Amino acid sequence: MARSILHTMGQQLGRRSWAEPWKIKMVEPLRLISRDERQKALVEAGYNTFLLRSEDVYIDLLTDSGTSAMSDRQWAGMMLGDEAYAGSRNFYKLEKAIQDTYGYKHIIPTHQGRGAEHLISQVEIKKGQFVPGNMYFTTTRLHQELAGGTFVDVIIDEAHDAQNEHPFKGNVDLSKLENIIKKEGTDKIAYVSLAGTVNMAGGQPVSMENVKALRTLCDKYAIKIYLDATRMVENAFFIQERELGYKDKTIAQILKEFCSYTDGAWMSAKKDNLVNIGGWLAINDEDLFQELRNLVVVYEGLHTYGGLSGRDLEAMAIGIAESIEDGHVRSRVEQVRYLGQLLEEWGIPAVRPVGGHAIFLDARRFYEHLSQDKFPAQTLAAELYLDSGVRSMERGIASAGRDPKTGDHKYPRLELTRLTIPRRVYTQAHMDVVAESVNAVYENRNNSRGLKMVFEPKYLRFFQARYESL
Ligand code: P61
Repeated sequence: MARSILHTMGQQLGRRSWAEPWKIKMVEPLRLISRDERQKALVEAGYNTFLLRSEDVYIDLLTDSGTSAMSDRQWAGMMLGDEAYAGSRNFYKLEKAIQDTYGYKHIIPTHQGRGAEHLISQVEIKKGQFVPGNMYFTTTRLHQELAGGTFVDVIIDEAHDAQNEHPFKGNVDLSKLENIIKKEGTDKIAYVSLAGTVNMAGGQPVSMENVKALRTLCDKYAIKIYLDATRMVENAFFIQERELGYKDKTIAQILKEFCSYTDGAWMSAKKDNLVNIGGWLAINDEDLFQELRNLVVVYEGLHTYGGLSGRDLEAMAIGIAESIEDGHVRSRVEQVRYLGQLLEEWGIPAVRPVGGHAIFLDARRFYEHLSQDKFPAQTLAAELYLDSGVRSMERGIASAGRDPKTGDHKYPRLELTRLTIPRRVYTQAHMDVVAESVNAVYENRNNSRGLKMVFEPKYLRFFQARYESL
């Protein structure tokens, strides 16, 4: 027999291959425009990938938010929308799905995650209070600040080090948290803002041990814990994989146990819940629920639709059930890991360990010659688009924004470019194309000169900022 040269992915990794637990029923054509056209599109977009037209993008790894492929069941569910203003049957189905899956008592639908962040921040933060959390998220922190709060980062130090291999880099540093409580006093703490997985740290998980200990500490001071459950399913996968005692538990069991240590949650259903639009807020406290239910009608819509149509609620309820299937979560996280392994093998700097939803390229080490005020992560996103039409997202100095007190840039330690993998959308071949493009940009890295910001919006500047090439 001839010597075997080609190997399957499983063979390369020394195991039997496995495949996604679905097949493709409908496709959307992709278009790759020429390099000259990409250059023109990039200049028109002010070198900001948020300002590109999606038609000009080949493989879109801007975000995993609202970009999932829905299943045939979800699409069938869209036909069952009960578009009543009040009391739609789809709402009751969604309410039950969230109660059964996440374990919270009361549910309020919202148009997306930030709608829920707005409500909980308005109700639970008093002016002058602090909100400790395991690393900031852009919209979460802004809503906390707009409600008069100050976010304080209490994530473990390892999370700010792209190379640290800690298996649970999303963990809260309990001594940092207790120091703030003691320094400021319990009354000055609004609640603990806990996210699993931690987006800005690279999709890093929180361990069950950590959330349990956090619960004990917060009970000691009568402080509430609210969970950003946006990517908690992926967090549950890492607990199953890495934490002693959880190997034989299902994703569903782990998820529910984790949530049981918290007092409520907000959700961008556009991620884990496999829908293109939607969010929710869940809470156990009856009085707070009444208050939130009252506020939702001011900002989102009646408490049984929260800015969504009945068909959206139905798709979300079905998406929740699909999102906790073990085979689905494994194939999702392993696809991200496949891309990460290729890049690691080729010596391309990225956040370690690979997280749940994305590869975060380490733009500091990628462009060692560029200082942070030349926007290395934004530069990398622009170069990648130019090379191959792959769209990624800046998660560095532009995303971090300015210090509200000093007005200066925040200069975060992590200067990252995120290659975010939508759920159930791209194949292994797409990952190969992306990997080769990252490699090509890396080989050409010394020719990049960085960017200058020439337009800066007041809020969440990274979405609409414009740059010029240096
Ligand atoms: C994303 F560039 N994430 O990752 P909404 N919590 C968490 C999120 O990841 C999240 C929201 C709350 C997005 C979209 C996005 O700076 C950005 O449904 C952990 O988007 O309102 C959203 O949920 C908010 C992209 C948001 C950004 C903010 O791509």
